[in-house]
Amino acid sequence: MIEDTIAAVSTPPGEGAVALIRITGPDATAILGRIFHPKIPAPRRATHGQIVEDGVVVDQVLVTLFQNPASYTGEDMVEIGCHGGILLAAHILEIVLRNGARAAEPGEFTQRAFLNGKLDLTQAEAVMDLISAKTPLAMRAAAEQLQGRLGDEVSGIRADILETVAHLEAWIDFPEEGIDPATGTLLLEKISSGIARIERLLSTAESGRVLREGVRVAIVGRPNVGKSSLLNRLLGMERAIVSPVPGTTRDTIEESACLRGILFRLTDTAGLRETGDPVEREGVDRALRIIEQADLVLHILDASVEINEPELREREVLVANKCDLIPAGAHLPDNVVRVSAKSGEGFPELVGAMIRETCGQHLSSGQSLAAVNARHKTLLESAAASLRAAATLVGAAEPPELPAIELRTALESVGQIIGTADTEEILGEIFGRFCIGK
Ligand SMILES: Nc1nc2c(ncn2[C@@H]2O[C@H](COP(=O)(O)OP(=O)(O)O)[C@@H](O)[C@H]2O)c(=O)[nH]1
Ligand SMILES: [Mg+2]
Repeated sequence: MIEDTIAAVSTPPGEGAVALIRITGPDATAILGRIFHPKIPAPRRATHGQIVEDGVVVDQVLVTLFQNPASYTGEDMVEIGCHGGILLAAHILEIVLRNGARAAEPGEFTQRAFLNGKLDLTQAEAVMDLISAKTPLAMRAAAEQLQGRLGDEVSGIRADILETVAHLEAWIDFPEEGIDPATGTLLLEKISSGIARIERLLSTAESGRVLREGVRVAIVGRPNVGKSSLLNRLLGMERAIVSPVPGTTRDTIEESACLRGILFRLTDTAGLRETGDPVEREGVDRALRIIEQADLVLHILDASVEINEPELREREVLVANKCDLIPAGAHLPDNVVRVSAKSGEGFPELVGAMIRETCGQHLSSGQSLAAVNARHKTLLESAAASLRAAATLVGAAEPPELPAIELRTALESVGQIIGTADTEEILGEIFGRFCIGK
């Protein structure tokens, strides 16, 4: 049972039209009564009044009271909208704290919403994803997750496993009877349908990573092929120095671009060539490291110089730049994308290829975007492993206790995704990344 009342300034520090101070907990209404005049407002009605301390009016504010359980946190909750001065908001928070609240830790409001059953853990995580979204697609995915799409699917999987465990455990009470073959077949079917559902979710992990972290792209190739020009064209600004002198870009340059809703972290590198210049040599070494870490490599070639059948590596898009310098019908290998960083020709196709190579159909299909994060992925993988172990045991007609243990383990893993099996540790990990006042 939560007994203390917490408060925080929920808007970012800075001067603005308004700032919002939130209070939640059993004393929220009483605290409001001590500082707000003329009287405690009716619930869910934005009400104008004053914050008063020692008979002095501190600010004219708009207050909304939400009564337990009809609030974000599921507790009594107060929102005070004051004028957006940095000192003013901090001062009103001070007054609230002096009147009985404690300063909230990061994410504590949402943690309470979770503890009070207002959100499951995937929804709580979606709140943070929504706040930190850097692209429209990431925003949409987070909004879907907040609606509960992912949580509902995980709950469904959990309910199926629970039913299978119950079915299996019914046999434990009859030790002399083995599981009869018909039941064994039925159990195996249920387990494999659980595995299939988990695998479908796991297949969204790559999209989830792309949505949350973006795609790391290395732009590489020989000196002077137009790597820096291509970076600038993708960014829509002159970021990297472009020059006809080979070896101009010596360090790596990293910039982000949002292309068709997806965040690409583009890194321009020094041209790859043998060189005696120690600075350029270091640039080349850095480029090689960037290639290793990249999700996608844009291998740039110069179309005005003869291109021999280039070898296409994994995670690589071959790009023939400077197409403006060759006749329109000139033959180029089939596996290259033709562009001109100078004229912009071919860039829609290039962006299309970049999207295809990295997050495939899922993100561009317009279907549900809810995608698992790294935490979900680990838990789903261990749940799938437990289910496979259970299937093997059932298949080998082992005593029902043994597969039951595996199924219970799977249940635990899946439960941790939505937070039915919460531990302090996971909560700290998730909510510690939140901002204060959320
Ligand atoms: N005609 C033409 N010239 C280009 C194109 N892209 C780059 N260049 C020129 O090629 C030279 C090298 O470009 P830069 O971007 O510095 O190449 P980098 O060494 O690979 O980074 C510069 O003189 C650019 O103006 C292109 O698409 N068409
Ligand atoms: Mg360059």
